[in-house]
Formats: sequence, structure tokens, C-alpha cells
Amino acid sequence: MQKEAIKKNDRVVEVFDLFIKHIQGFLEEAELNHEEYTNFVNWADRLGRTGELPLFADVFLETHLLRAMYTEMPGTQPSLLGPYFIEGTPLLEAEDGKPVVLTQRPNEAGDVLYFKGNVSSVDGEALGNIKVEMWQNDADATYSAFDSVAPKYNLRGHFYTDENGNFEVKTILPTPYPIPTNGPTGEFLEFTDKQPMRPAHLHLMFEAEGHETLITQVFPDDDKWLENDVADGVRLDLLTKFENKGDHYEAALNFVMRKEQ
Ligand code: MBD
Ligand code: FE
Repeated sequence: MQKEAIKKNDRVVEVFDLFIKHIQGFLEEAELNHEEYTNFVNWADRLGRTGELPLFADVFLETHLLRAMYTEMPGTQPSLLGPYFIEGTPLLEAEDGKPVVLTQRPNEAGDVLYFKGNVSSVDGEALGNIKVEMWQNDADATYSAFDSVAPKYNLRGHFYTDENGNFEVKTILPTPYPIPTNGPTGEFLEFTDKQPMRPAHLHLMFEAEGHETLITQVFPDDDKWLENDVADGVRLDLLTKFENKGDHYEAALNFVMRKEQ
């Protein structure tokens, strides 16, 4: 087979040159000696081999990009996609008048949570029949398909808003999440004496035609880790009360999507 000529891509040239320039600047500014440089390369190698590169990037870098892009923008603030999103989740369908039920095991541990909201456009128009993807961790603080023993799509699924942009989903309370401390990402937390916790959160992704896909998270407004989230994913407009109603919890938040540029 003949190898196709690789087309020069100006954006890749631009980004790659900057990347190398700034890594070089980092080596210089940190005054790494040769041994430290080798340790750095070996650490990065372990980061890749253990599969923790997405974790490291999403914990230490992703928030920076989002803040730079969105802090001044109208509409709901995005938050971290994180390392635990997977494609191909089941479609959840509601029985008449009932909330959809997020995929779960027959006796899923944890307190029942009803979460509802409305999705609209920055111009105020309701976004009916749009796709909502949702995922979260379980009562053991583990994510299916990653660090959990649960089936692949447990506590994951997608559904559609009604014609008025409303949705309601029955799930369980998410749990504050310690990022893995036994690998190359966690090593840094020890050396820098940082705690590994993320506040409890729901992950949500909204897709609507003519709009920027909104990837965000929702946090209980009384979580004890809000102020020192290791991944710095908390935004004020993503906090809401998770109200204890005795045998279940209720929470609500509305979402506003930006128009596609
Ligand atoms: C998570 O659950 C998460 O959402 C992010 C962004 C990073 C690590 C773990
Ligand atoms: Fe998460």
C-alpha cells in the first residue's frame, strides 16, 4: 500500500511549536538537572502506561482551559468532562408521568435522589426534545467501566427533555470522590500535601442543534469539599440544594445553552 502524503497542518505546527517551546521554558525555569529530567520522563512514561494521563490532565489542566474560555460567557458555566465519560450509554425512557431512572443495579446502594431541571437557550427559548447524557459515581464512590465492579453502564444513561425543555431523573446521591492516590497522579498530591477529594457531583452533557454542547457538573451546595476540589471544577452556578425529604433527596437546577458560534 502506498503511503499517503501527509499534509502539513498549520494548526498542528502552531500548537506543537508552542507546546515544545513552553516545555523547554519549563525545563529552564525549573532548572531541571539531567537526573531530574530523566525522572520526569520516567514519570510521564508511567502516567501513560497506567492509563492515568487523562486523569492527570483533567485534574490539573482541564479547569484552566474552561475558565479561560467561559468565565465571561453568558449561559451555564461548563465544568470538567473528566476521565470517566464513556460513549454508548443506554437510552432511558420514562413511563408516563414518571421520571426516567438512571441505569442501576436492582439493589443499588445509596440514598434515592430525584434530580430535575429545565434546559433553555441564552435567548430564553426552551430546548425541548434535546439529548441529555448523565453519569455519576456510586455509594462506594466508584465509576462504572473504571474503578467499579458494577456493570459497564451502571449509573450512566441518556434521555431527552420534554417539549418544554424539562427533565427529571431518579438516581442515587453521588459521593465525594478521592482520585486514585496509588499512581503517578497521586504521587504529586503526597509530595505537595494536597488532598485527593472531589466534592460529590453529577456529570451532565446537553446536545442541542444550533448550540454549543454543554458539558458540566452539578454539586450539592453543602458538600464539604467544594472549596478545595482537587480538580477545581466547582462553579457557583452549578451548586444546588440536595434536599433531604426523609426517604429520598430532591435537587433541581436549570441549564442555559450558548448558541453555536
Ligand atoms: C472525577 O470524577 C472527575 O469528574 C474529574 C474531573 C477528575 C477526576 C475524577
Ligand atoms: Fe466525576
